[in-house]
Amino acid sequence: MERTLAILKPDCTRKSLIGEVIARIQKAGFTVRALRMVQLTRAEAEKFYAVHRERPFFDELVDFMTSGSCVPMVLEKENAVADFRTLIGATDPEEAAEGTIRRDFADNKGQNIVHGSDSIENGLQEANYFFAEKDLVSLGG
Ligand code: 3AN
Repeated sequence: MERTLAILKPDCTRKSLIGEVIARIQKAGFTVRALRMVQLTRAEAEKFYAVHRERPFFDELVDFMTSGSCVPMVLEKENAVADFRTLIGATDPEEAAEGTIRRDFADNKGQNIVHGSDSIENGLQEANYFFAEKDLVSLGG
């Protein structure tokens, strides 16, 4: 079964939306295989977003991701990577489709509530960044 890594970002935790967003994820058919709450250090956030190091918004992104707590989760579903990106919507909430998580809850493209892996390969790599194989429960929920 395909896996993707989701991260509920600091704006999600600050707005007390963790439960609501996880409910949407579960109702959309994803199984949560692992979940934890973390406060990222700058070094950890810089490493996680290393592919964006040269982008003009990199420092802003690291500032934001270290500004509060995050909830990384390993999600499983057929077609998990693409289906999760459909569920969350476009990076910019103004461009996100009606009914998507970012459209409904995000303020702007920097603070956009949730991260979702952009490929199967990155999903596996990103899951390994936060979780060891032993952290993944076999049944999930
Ligand atoms: P996505 O998360 O939709 O895959 P990416 O990979 O283009 O989007 O960007 C990674 C993260 O960088 C986004 N989730 C967003 O928080 C941040 N980001 C992207 N574009 C901007 C921007 N123009 N200004 C500030 N932050 C941005």
